[in-house]
Parts: sequence; structure tokens; C-alpha cells
Amino acid sequence: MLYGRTTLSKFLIQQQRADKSAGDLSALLIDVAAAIKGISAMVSKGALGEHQGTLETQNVQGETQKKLDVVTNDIMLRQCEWGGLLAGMVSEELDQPFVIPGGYSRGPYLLCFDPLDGSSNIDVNVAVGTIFSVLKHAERKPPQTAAYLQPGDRQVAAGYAIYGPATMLVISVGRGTHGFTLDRETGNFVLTHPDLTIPADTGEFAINVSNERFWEPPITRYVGECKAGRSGIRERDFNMRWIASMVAEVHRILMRGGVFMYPRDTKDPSKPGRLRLLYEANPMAMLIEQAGGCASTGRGRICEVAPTDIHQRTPVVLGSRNEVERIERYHREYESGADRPFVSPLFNERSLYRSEVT
Ligand code: AFP
Repeated sequence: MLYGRTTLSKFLIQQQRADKSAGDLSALLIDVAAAIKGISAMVSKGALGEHQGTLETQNVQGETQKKLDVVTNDIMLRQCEWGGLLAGMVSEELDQPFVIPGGYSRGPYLLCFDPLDGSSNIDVNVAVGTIFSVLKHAERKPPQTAAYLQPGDRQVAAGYAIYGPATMLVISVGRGTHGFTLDRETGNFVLTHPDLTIPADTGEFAINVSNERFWEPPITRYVGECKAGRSGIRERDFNMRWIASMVAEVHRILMRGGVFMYPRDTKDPSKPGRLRLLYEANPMAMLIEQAGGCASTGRGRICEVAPTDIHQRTPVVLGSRNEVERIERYHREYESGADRPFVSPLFNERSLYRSEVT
């Protein structure tokens, strides 16, 4: 593939040579890319656009909707509903799955998406994004809700757009993770980051530390060791980032490594995490794993979680392999009690006492 000249369409045609059945999937990804171009144009208008600010409505998550949440959702639906490629859609902004209107034929795929991730950043001009996941729907009849409840390992494609200084599209169809940059002069997505690979080690972690008092001990242990830096057990200094836009965090990790955590916490016991499984965690997990990283709930692979609800949430720990595996080990040691020598000051005193006695 020629760096800087291969367009998304050319790339998908080349990918199709490896998988003859992927024709319709390529056409669907072209439709999604077209919607993303529309969203990019709208988002980049900023305060000059007519969609700034919030609405009086709330979405199914109980979150106040930004005007752009609703408008970008409509762009995704309108662009993708008519092509005869989809059997249905799930969106963060819709309570129930979207049924393909009667006038359009249905296709073999299901599209799950968050049309505007990080929307709390939109009014302060910080990078936001769109996240999407593609599943198969082999049956001819319209999909019931259960058709969407497939584990992340069943995704046939995943991707995100990041609306930053440049608009980029990062996708995987199961053969690596690849980045495309939007050339606004030609309207083409151009392959600029083929075969993204995440370094196994990192010195950069991302977590919202304001939730520290709600964390489980394994996360407290890991973050405490990062903060202790070279004077602590890790014997190296770490840097911290928190953009409050998952797309931007994941993009940074794909570009230079790192670990992102939005763990299960006790802030709202009714929620096992903040991030949604079907259209945030699963697609990001596929992209990260395809780039050689790990994507975990802290206790197991995200892509093995069996969904029970289209809007369910999950804990997320993803990024550089060696750091995610360390955090998973800390969860196992917590469950087994083997972490006590590392986390309980009282236990340390007792163990210190015991060494004086024995
Ligand atoms: P919004 O889309 O409501 O801004 O939420 C963004 C997000 O789902 C994810 O993109 C961020 O990583 C995370 O929430 C930020 O959560 P906090 O605001 O609790 O830090």
C-alpha cells in the first residue's frame, strides 16, 4: 500500500481480495465514512454552527443531550439506513434499536454507534469523536433486540473518527488497525497510519483521579505505584493524561502507547462502569487488540463479555499489553488475598512485627 496515496476505498478493495465475502462490508464502511465526513464538517464549525449548546431532553443514559448529539445521530441514521446493507442500528442516543424504514431493503449487518463521544467537550473545543461497531445478522427477518447482544469477538469491523486538528478515521476489519486522515481538499480519507502497533510497555496512564475514593483496591494499588514513580516499586516515573473523551485517549494510545482506565467503582453501584459495552468498549477493544494491545474489564477480556442489554456498561482497562496484564494480575491477587503485603499498611506493620519475632 502506497503511504499517503491509498484512499479508504482503494484500501477496502485491497482488503476484499483477502476476503471475497467482504464486499457489502466495504460498502457499509464507505457509508459510515460519508456520515463521518458530514459530522466532521458540522463539528468543525464550532460556535459558528447552529448546533452548539444543550437541549432540555435527556437520552436513555439519563444524560442531558447536546444539540450535536442529536444532529450527529441523525446524520449517522440518514446516511446508513438506505443502502440495503443494514438490518438495524443501535445508538447511544436511541432507547430502542432503530428499525430500517419500510421503503428500504435490509442487509446482513448491524451497526452500533456512539455518534458523538466526549460531547461534554464540544462546547470547549476539545477533540470529540464517533465510535462504531459492525456485527453480522444472518437472518432475513428484522432483528430483535437479542440480535445485537453479541460478544465483541463477533464484531466483523470496528472504528472511530476523531475530530481533532485533523479528522482521522481508524478502522479494523480483523486484519490489523489502520489510520486514515481526511484530506479536506479532495474529500478522501487517505491511509496515513497503516498497521498501527501499540508498544507493550508505557510510562503514561489515563484515569479520572477525582473518582479515586470510589476505586477498587487493585486500581488504587496500580495508580499509587504509578504516582510513586522511580522512588516506588515500579522504579520509573509515569505521566498522567485525562481528556474526558475516550476516542482521544484511545487514539493517543494507538499512536504512542499508554493505559486507559475507567474501572468499576462504587460511585454508582447500579453501574458496573461508565462506558457502554456495545458501542464504546467493544469497538475500542477490537481496535486495541488488533494493534497488539489488551482490552480488559480488569477481570477478563472485554470482547468475551456476553451482553444482556444494548446499553449496558462495563469497566474498561485497555492499552499497552504489559500494563493491562499487570492490572489484571492485581485484580487476581486482590480476589485471592495475595495482595495484602502490597496494599495494607496495617498488614505491613504486622508483617514487619512478625519478621522481628521470627
Ligand atoms: P460524554 O460523551 O458524556 O462526554 O462522555 C464521554 C465518556 O463516555 C468517554 O468518552 C470519556 O472517557 C468519559 O465519558 C469521561 O468520563 P468523566 O467525565 O467521568 O471523566
